[in-house]
Amino acid sequence: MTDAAPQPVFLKDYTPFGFLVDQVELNFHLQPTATRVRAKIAFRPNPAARDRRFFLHGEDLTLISAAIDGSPVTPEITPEGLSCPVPEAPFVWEAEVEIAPAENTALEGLYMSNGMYCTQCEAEGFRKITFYPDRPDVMAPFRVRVDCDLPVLLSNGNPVAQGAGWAEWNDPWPKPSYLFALVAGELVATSDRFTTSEGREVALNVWVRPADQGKADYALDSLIRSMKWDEEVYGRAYDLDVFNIVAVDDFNMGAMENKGLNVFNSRYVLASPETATDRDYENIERIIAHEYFHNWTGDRITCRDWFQLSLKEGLTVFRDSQFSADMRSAAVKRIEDVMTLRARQFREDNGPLAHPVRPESYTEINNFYTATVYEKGAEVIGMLRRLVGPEGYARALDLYFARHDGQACTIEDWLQVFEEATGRDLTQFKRWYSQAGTPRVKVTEDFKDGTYTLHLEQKTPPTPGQGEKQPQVIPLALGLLSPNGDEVLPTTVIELTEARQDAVFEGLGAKPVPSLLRGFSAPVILERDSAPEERAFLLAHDTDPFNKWEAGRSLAREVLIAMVTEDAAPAPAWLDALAAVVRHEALDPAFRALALRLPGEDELAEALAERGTVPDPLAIHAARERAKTAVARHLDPLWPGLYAQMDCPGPYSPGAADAGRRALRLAALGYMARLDGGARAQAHFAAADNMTDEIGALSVLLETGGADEALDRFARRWGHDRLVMDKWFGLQATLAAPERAVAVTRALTEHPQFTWKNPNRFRAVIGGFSANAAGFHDASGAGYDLVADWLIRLDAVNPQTAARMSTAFETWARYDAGRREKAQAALERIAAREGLSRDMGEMVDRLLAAGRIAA
Ligand code: 0A1
Ligand code: ZN
Repeated sequence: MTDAAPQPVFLKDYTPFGFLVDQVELNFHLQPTATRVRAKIAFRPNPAARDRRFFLHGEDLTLISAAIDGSPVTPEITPEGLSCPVPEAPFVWEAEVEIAPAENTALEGLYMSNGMYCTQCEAEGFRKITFYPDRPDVMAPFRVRVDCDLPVLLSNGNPVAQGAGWAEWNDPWPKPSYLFALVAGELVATSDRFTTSEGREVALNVWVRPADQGKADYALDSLIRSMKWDEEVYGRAYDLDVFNIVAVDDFNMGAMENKGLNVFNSRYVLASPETATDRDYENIERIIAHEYFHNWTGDRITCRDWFQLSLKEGLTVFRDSQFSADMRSAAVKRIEDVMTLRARQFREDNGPLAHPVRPESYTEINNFYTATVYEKGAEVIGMLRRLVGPEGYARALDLYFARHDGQACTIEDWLQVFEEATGRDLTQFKRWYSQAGTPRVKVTEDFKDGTYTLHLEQKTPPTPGQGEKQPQVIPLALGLLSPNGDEVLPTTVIELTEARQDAVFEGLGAKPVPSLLRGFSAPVILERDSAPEERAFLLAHDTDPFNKWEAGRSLAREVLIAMVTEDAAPAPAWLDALAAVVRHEALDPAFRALALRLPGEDELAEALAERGTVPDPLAIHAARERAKTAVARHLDPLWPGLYAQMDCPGPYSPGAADAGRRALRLAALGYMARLDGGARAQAHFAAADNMTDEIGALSVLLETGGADEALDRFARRWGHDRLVMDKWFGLQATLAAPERAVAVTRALTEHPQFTWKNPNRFRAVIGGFSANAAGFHDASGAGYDLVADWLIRLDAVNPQTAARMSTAFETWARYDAGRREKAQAALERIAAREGLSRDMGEMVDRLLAAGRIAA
């Protein structure tokens, strides 16, 4: 740990800032190692605040001069900021600072990427640009002048004036400093225009480096569709004359919603059929929409403090999921969202990093951009919508926008509009924001004289810092099927509010088969003993597409667990049910492809731990391999026909229909490779004319062996394209056989193109390896050491990305004593480092506490 332990911040300690800001004027003279920033800020006392101490955040700034109302002042400066006596009336603060963007490897504040200047200010990066009350509840209009000899100079808002070597921008909408952005570079735009429903003509530009010209069309198209959708579905029109998006190669996260100037990780902008996969296209569409939707849910209405982060993030994820569902298949989108939620958020909720959707304290806010705040936050909004109905939801949202436009709000404000718009008391519902952990809903049943009773019990396990939990409001969507497969009760939502509760259904001719938690109506774990035959029955007959998939998934999970723990053979009932789904031509190919995907190794480890069994990563890996081979053999006659049938002739289209066909075709290819030694996959790789097929075939070869030549060819072909090479690096680390994974990954880190300071490349290799469960959890501890070494190295240059990657260790406490000892030693080695960042310090402290929980 660092010497002076950083102090946590508490939600309960919130107080408003002592001053309001009427106007901000910024002047940038950009130079790689000596950028000058002049700020002129009009402050006035905040009547709502009691504390009038004038403190401005500021980090790593060299103060050149400061003045109040034109008179020089000498503020008191600490590593966190400055303070200074100020008048008790409105005053103008002026300061000039010097910063060095070229030396900023943390990629927070103003930094350089490939010769281009860019900024990342969320959450607390603006304080690395100038002295300012860098907190989201201080909102102000910004006017910015940039002086620089690069050709394209951008900032927030509308362009005001420009000349050779300078440009001026004005953002009339008051905004917090975390939404400030500036970009300067040699860039080219792909452009279009959009006329809003309010008649505003908006110029749209997606800016990329000249070498990437031609790869921004899909991003631009996604933007236009997002703008239209937000008008149609939420009644929200855009509010500036320009909307700029810039692609940046070095970026810690996915993208950033800066007002009028979104900055994106280039992997979520650049696409061509040859270089981007179907998944990439889908992600571009989703993230472009996400950042655009933030214009209302985040920018116009922002957060009072960072504890309220889910106010903007949960809501915006919910909105982008609705958008993707409308653009593509709603059923497939729901299944994929739930898979992600379980893989990331349930894992988080079940381990040392569990925290509520609205945390009560943090040491480093960057560590709280989590699956819980984002994905569980979105699920909470989905539940709310289910409880109040679509009309109630629409009324509440209208009220939210009308009442809170231009404000920095809280979760209380959000829930209040729902209470007022729908008359519903949300006191108990609010526990979803304050209680961490995934509720378990245990279901038993009985049937007598035509009456079917479900006995429902809810319980949430303890999480760090939270022992006893109160019952939550759980909307449980369910349907009932008769034994012949007819639906006798269509989808009905019952609300669980008690620790124990019964649901009674009368007048039934025979004991029904329940289809519970349809559409995954609440983020809970359902516990119910059910026979494999019943799951196979639901897989065949359920009318709810999510539960149809879920039946197959849970059946596969049970089969795999029996294979791990009892060395059982894969159950024939499962193999037959799977064959029936694959053969069912009326089913969406994308759905069939999902049904053919087996639960991942981490999901199986989690399921075993949940049952009190210590998971053995190697045994899990081996069982999963056997299961795949069994599926390949059992469905042997189907593959060639399916492979031929799912061909996509004609030019590549990234739409859902063709993407689904390609996914199913590649699934078939993967199973076939287990029978033909990979011959077909080699041919598929050689003939591929798009990245989905090329990388799909390469993955198959990596999994089944015989990829060496293809890997070389791929690297020769794509060595110049960093985004494509990220795939090449990532795939090898993720798919390496357990016994080779450490060596393969180490070799990748020695590759000349392992530019580890680039977050995408680091994530591809170290993140990819961490996702290789059997490799990372190698009994020798070599996997833990490898990752720990790299986290230490990255922490010194980029704490934020290093700290995020430390979640590789999230599950260490579920393993055997030998592995735990080695993982703990690796974590302690990180914790003991001199000069460790606050980001990493907080993460390893919390991760190490897992040992205490499990002990
Ligand atoms: N608000 C952005 C994501 C983002 C969050 C934090 C960052 O730095 C700490 C950067 C970007 C979004 O939700 O897309
Ligand atoms: Zn967001």
